[in-house]
Amino acid sequence: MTNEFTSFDREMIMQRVQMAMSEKRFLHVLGVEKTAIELAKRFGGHIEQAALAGLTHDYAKERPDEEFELVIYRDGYDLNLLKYGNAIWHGLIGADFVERELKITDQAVLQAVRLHTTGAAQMTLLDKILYVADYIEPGRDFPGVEEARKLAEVDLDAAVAFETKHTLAHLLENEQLIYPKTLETYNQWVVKPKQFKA
Ligand code: DGI
Ligand code: FE
Ligand code: FE
Repeated sequence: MTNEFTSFDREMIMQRVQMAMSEKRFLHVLGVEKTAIELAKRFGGHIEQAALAGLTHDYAKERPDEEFELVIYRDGYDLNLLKYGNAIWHGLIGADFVERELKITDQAVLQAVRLHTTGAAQMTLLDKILYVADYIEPGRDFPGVEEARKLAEVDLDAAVAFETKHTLAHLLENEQLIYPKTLETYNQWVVKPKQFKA
């Protein structure tokens, strides 16, 4: 039953998500849901999975650090994770809260939520849809967002590469701690394959 996904109680989940966050963040979530649906239509993804991933991806974003720290200790996560903060925890560990509290059993959706901030070297279509939708939803406004939206009109992988490059550049500029998966994503999606001499 874990990989079965047909329909979900959007109203119930939407209410739980809304109660868990500010109005502003909830509007972001609705924007990501809408954009994820559009990308799924455009690139042949599963529309309901895209919608559910969009709706739940930031569910845990406003939880206190202590709750994440407790789960890291209790559930046997790598203790190096403690060095990172909410930016990394809310997706990676937030997916556990989504599973337990919102009773989401679709592992593909949970994985997309887990990877939505950092990406990964290997990403499914759904993972990419959520990763990009989070970056370009209509409420986003930053230099480069229009270019990211244009790429996402035609080439999802190019949008993944653009987002990854710009996120990493921003983190470096601000001397932020880089989570290893963020680098793996960069190495896989941004760096061009080495050209071998004939
Ligand atoms: O939750 P959102 O604000 O909608 O967006 P998000 O989940 O994509 O990103 C949350 C933040 O995480 C964003 O400011 C970028 C940051 N981030 C992404 N990769 C890394 C990271 N922060 C650190 N410190 N290290 C990373 O590798
Ligand atoms: Fe997020
Ligand atoms: Fe988000």
